Amino acid sequence: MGNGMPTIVEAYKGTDETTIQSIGCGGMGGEMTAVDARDGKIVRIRPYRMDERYTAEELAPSMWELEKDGKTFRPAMKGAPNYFSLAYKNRVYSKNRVQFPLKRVDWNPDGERNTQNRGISKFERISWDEAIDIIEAELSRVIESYGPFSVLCVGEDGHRESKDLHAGGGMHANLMSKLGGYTRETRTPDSVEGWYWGAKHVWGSGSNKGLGMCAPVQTGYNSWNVIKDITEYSDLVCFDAGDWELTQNYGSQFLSRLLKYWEELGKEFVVVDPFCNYTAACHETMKWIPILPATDSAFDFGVMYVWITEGLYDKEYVETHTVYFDKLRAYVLGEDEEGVAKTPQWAAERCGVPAHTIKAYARNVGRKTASHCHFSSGAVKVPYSHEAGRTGAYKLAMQGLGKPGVQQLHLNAMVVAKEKIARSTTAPFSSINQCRMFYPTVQSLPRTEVANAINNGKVKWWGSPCIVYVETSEQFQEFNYPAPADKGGAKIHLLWSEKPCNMNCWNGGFTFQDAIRSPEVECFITNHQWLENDSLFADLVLPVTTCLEDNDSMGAGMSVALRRSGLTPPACERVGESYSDFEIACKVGERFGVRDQIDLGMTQDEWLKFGFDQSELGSEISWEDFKDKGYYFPQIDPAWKDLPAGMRPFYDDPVANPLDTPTGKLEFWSDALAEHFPDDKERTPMAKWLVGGPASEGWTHDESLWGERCKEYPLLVTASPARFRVHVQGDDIKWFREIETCKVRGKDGYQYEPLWIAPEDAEARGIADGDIVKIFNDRGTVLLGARVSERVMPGSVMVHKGSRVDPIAPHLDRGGAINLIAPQATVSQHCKGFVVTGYLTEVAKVTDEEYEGWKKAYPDCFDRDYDPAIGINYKSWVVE
Ligand SMILES: Nc1nc2c(c(=O)[nH]1)N[C@H]1C(S)=C(S)[C@@H](COP(=O)(O)OP(=O)(O)OC[C@H]3O[C@@H](n4cnc5c(=O)[nH]c(N)nc54)[C@H](O)[C@@H]3O)O[C@H]1N2
Ligand SMILES: Nc1nc2c(c(=O)[nH]1)N[C@H]1C(S)=C(S)[C@@H](COP(=O)(O)OP(=O)(O)OC[C@H]3O[C@@H](n4cnc5c(=O)[nH]c(N)nc54)[C@H](O)[C@@H]3O)O[C@H]1N2
Ligand SMILES: [Mo]
Repeated sequence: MGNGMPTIVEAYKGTDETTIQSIGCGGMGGEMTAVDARDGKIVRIRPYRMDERYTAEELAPSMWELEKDGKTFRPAMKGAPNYFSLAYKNRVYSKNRVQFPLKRVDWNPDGERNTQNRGISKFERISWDEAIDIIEAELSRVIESYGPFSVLCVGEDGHRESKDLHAGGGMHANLMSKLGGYTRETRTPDSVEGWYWGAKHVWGSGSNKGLGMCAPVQTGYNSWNVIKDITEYSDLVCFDAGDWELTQNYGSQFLSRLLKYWEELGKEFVVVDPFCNYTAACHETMKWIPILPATDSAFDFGVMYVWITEGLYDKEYVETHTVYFDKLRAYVLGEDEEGVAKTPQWAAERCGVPAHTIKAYARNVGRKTASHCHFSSGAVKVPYSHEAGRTGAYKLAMQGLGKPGVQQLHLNAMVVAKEKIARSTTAPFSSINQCRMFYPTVQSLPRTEVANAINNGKVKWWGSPCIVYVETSEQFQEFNYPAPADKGGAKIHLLWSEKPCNMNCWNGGFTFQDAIRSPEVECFITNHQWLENDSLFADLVLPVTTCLEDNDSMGAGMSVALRRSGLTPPACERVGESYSDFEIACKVGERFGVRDQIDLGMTQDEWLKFGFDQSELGSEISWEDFKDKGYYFPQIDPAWKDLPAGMRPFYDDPVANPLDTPTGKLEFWSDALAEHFPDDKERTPMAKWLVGGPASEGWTHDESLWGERCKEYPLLVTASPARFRVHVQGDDIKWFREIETCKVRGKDGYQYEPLWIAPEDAEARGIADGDIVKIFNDRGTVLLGARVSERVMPGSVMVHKGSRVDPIAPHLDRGGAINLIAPQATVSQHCKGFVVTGYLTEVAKVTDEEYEGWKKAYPDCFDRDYDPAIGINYKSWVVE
């Protein structure tokens, strides 16, 4: 080539090493990819053919197939990785990679700590020895002064890159458990808040017992054959707050293919969503019903009204499988003390969907065989999400949940066929994932309440002291932070994070920033691959390897067509001086003489063999063959097709197969809630339409269009995951940042996160496409770039979550991290789950005067190194 560049063919000739990797970024493996490297550096990542090392005969016992009307569907041999993993070279070699240990320049552990400067002052490079010296001294000091429970291990569990042995999010806890304990930051049932706090009181503990989505108790972990059942029996597939073409693709593109197949079978689809999401936009057969955010329970009651008045529900099932329908009926028809009929017109005035559309939807679902699909559902991440969680469950209960073709298809029900050997959703190798071991401790705190704990010094909450949410009754257990002093309870003074994105993934981001700046927080350490989000507020940042640099194993996440296990040797050389979280815990553990309790005296290869031995894989393949091939697809139970689908056993015989609710049936009203929280006016025993109100009147939220705050902040924001990021991961991928829907280039050259706004709402505010705008409420202001579009329901705006924070001043940010202005308040009084979408905001164009004013007041922020191709980066924050 004339420019001296090699041609593509020449460029890959010298490839000398290819490894197979699984890049899922949900903490679980994605589809397999082949990663080609040369001279220790990745040159490209490509889809992998699963039959490369196995013959069709060898694969046959692991394959499933769906069949309907002579059309078949089976896993594709050529993997369909998510676009995110194919672009991962950009992540490994990002200009934002943390290469060396960093210390905030004006944080001096022996002098001024300048905690108020977190997120303002920059970093300098230090050596690993210096970093470990500081950690040893700080841990020893706070343990000595306040006791071990003053250390909060942030980020226990949750999502991250896909790793097993090297997984972060619990290695610090592993270490601290050997040093006397720590405060556990428990993950709330984040994906599924409304199902957990609401629907569990309708259908029992549910899937995985923990998540609160439906599943017969007796099938244990998974809901087998739900996809098969829908394929065979459903005429109508409803996506109420689920975007398969966006959210399912973070593992692989299997469910996109499945949608195509269902389309070929002639199934009808409907999407009820404030945004014309990708599922609605990509399929011409999809009908989009725009709805205002956080109003699904009103919509649902309108639908139930039609079903009751027109006899379009399964009366016999309701009679035999449910209790307290009379109470629901009275509420819906207005025959209770409230006396308000929830007619389609009543619903329309609240959810913004015209009454005739509500009727049409109700009749369609009522007459056809319909299933409801979502991974977790955006409607259950809003204020008072237990109401939408419960009305979602009521709708299914009224249509005969478990009947052929009447299913809830959710995250744990994505696995098509049951395997012969016992596995978790991750892999047999999760047995070496020490982060999943939940080291016992006496003091814990929900992730949603960390800021309150620091700012107010105490927190009362209900739930489970660890992420293993199990029984519904756990919601009646009360906990207090700090734990009683005689048990060692102590206030938090040191934070150590292995998932540094609380301000960007959880509720109340700006409040979390305030908390971190408190002098009470004497030291804040993060382990991180990239210099972003919480790490910008840290005192010490420790460089972490990406999943492509570790010697590890792989499992398969939920939206992967064929589940498998495998080994993932390093694909490339390590970047900078990075170590995995496991290795960091070992290094620090060495100083305290407990290293052997963490690595158990085993090499990494021995750990991988140990993981294999712990699993049941040995019953199907030898270690030698497994190591030689590199991966293996566990065999399918030959009788998988005969297993009852989802809730079928309960449908067939509710007496023989009761739910684990108090009555064994579906409960429209919960005596357990009435008994335990008799004075809770928010989560009452039966779901109702709830608008909240001022705090002075005892309400947790005033986030609706019918209260006081909406007068100032009239737009409801939808903030769900981004198509081209996985939560906060991947915002620096330059291949994606070029895409129009990913970023909006402001006239200052900055790549702003898009604010999607309807034409009439934009016009009313004098906003044109491409303008720099601000979204704000009483919690703060975030700058964005306007995308004027009819894809948004008027009265609402849409901002994808996960853009990185780029602080200008306290409560003012340029990076587009929408969770900064999410409520700090949790789901409701007794439900400490998060609220991250469906809350009130206002939007305005940023005037030149205002912009110049900020530039003058905060020159450091506007002068930071900025590369539009990847955004803010390492150079913006590290002094040479
Ligand atoms: N507005 C809004 N907010 C939401 C949601 C929404 O729909 N809307 N969805 C919610 C849901 S469903 C979920 S599950 C949560 C997800 O929230 P998280 O589980 O917090 O999400 P991730 O982005 O996966 O966070 C991983 C963090 O750890 C870092 N990381 C990755 N791998 C490693 C590692 O190996 N070691 C270390 N030390 N760090 C690592 C990443 O850079 C990132 O900062 O977000 C929730 N937040
Ligand atoms: N690309 C990508 N894929 C992902 C993730 C990611 O970060 N990026 N995250 C993964 C994780 S951990 C999870 S839990 C799943 C979540 O996957 P999903 O179950 O699909 O749920 P959400 O992404 O929360 O929301 C999906 C849809 O709900 C809509 N929605 C939001 N609020 C409301 C509302 O009040 N009412 C109604 N009717 N609709 C509403 C949104 O517009 C969106 O189209 O996605 C997973 N897949
Ligand atoms: Mo999630």
